[in-house]
Amino acid sequence: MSFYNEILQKKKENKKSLAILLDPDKFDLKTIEEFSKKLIVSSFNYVFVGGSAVKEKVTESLVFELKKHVKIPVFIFPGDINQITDKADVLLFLSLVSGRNPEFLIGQQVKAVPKLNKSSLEVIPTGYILVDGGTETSTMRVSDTLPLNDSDEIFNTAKASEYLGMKLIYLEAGSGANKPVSEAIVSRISSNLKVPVIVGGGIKSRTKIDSLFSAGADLVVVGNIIENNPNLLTVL
Ligand code: 1GP
Repeated sequence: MSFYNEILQKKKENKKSLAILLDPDKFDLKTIEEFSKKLIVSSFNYVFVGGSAVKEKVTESLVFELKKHVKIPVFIFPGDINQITDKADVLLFLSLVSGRNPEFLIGQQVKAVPKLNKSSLEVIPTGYILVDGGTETSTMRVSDTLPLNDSDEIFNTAKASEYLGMKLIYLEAGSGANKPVSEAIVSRISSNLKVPVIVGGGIKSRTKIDSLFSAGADLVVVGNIIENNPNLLTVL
């Protein structure tokens, strides 16, 4: 079964998934063994690997090392095409639909094709929506776009993405956001769209994760909270 079908199946059964985001630029490869041991016994279902600006091959080394130690599926969550590596299982083929910068709407995606033609990655088209999280994030700086604030605009952007054929919607408040995407927005989108909804950015507790799940998120992504305290890996 493809990973996308697995996610769809889980949605049907109302099973929720948790993903940890690893930024290859910040991850110390010397800690991989210890980290992997914790990951194996944790409740995380997926590892997302990606960052706003990561040098070529750094992502690949991290995925390669990770795959030596864990069976948990690895999704590339790329800031740019340099981060695409065949060593992973899935590529979230993101289009930054909340912004109007052609490079991140379609430019990078076109440039990725020669790489993808040679790869066996499962490619999942994903509408990536930046939602105002109360802080300036690196995604805003790198993409030169502003996040959305208005609930109607966020909803219409998600719905338009579904009409365009996107298979996942990713609601992103940005790494280190002061306020995560609200339950109201998650609920409005998940109850009116058929495609699974991913939520990330600024999520700092199990309580918040569960309340986003209850609001309708299918998959929640956390990064900073574990980066700052790796012991939480087995607690969340
Ligand atoms: C993934 O950007 C998030 O969507 C990660 O955000 O680092 O704030 O958890 P945090």
